[in-house]
Amino acid sequence: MTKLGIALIGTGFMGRAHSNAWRQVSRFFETPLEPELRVICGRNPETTREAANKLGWLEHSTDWETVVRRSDIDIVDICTPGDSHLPIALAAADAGKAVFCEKPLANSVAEAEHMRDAVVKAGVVHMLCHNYRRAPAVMLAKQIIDEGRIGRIRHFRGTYLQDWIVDPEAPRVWRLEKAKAGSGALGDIASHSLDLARFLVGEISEVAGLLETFIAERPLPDSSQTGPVDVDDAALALMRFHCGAIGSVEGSRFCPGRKNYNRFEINGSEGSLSFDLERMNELEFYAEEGPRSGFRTILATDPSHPFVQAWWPPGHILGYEHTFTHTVLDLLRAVEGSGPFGPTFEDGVANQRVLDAIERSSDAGTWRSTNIQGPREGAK
Ligand code: SOE
Repeated sequence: MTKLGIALIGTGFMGRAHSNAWRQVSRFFETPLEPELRVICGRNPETTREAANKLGWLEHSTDWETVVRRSDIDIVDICTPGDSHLPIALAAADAGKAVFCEKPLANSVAEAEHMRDAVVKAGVVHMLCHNYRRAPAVMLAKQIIDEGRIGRIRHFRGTYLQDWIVDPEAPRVWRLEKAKAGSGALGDIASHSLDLARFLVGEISEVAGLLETFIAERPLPDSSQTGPVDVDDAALALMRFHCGAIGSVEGSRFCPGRKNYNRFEINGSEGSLSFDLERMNELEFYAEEGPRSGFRTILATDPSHPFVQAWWPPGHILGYEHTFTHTVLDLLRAVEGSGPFGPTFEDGVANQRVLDAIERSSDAGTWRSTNIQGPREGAK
């Protein structure tokens, strides 16, 4: 099987999740191409060396600029904070590499457009990592919607709640710095709900946003000083979709007890669907069937359900990490020529437009257009 050289930039939480996916994908799926974990890049030589050993990379480097140009690298996987997505993606595209990037694509619409233009101009494969699209139960929801089983969609309700910074003494890590992360709960977690909204319902035309920062100053990591928090702790928005549906999204890191509460419910003219990541093998489905109708729980672990056949027998459940494996599988398929598979950088630009509209709307205290024109035909 032809080998593909992967370079992964970033050694943190996402670096670990992506490393695992790259390692597993060809062990379970018939992949057209076999990824080889060639180089992992980080800033700190010691932690990067440790990450390479632990996560199974052949080499480690602190010089991503040289690595992305190497002739034995085919895919550049960006798992760094948002402020470095642009330069890495531009360099990778310029070197003719496929580019895979963590969400949100960039820290502004202008940056996202610049990245999209660069990959399109270079003619390279591009994909954004919104891994939750590829939970089997979410893909099943997409199939049910596309088959028209819930009819015309009226509502999307997305919530993504966490509680890791409820404590005012929790340190001011990079995710709480605008210059690095671009935004707070909005870009980090509400962006997943918005991507699912676009994937399952369609393009969002306008929003009424509300952003709030509850704790504006926090202790700096490993220091006796404090530093400002200049991103949102919580983000809410009402939304109108081009298809006529309406919706809401809420992302917050201030919900005690909610660890990774990524839920959505969709109501259509003929039925409803509901998904909860913390019970990610299940999809709740209601179809209007007269007096005996009611919500039923589909255990999305049947071999006929998306991606499941490669794993375990029915009822042997899948987890968070599998969503990344499924995502890199489709990226490999795109590189081999069966793509494109979404979300592409084009989706990244659209997602960024929605984030931007929510910020502008929150500042203005009124509805704002996303500047996204109508429904779009695109990647699978
Ligand atoms: C942290 O809030 C985080 O890891 C996000 O960055 C991820 O995108 C999300 O999937 C889980 O939470």
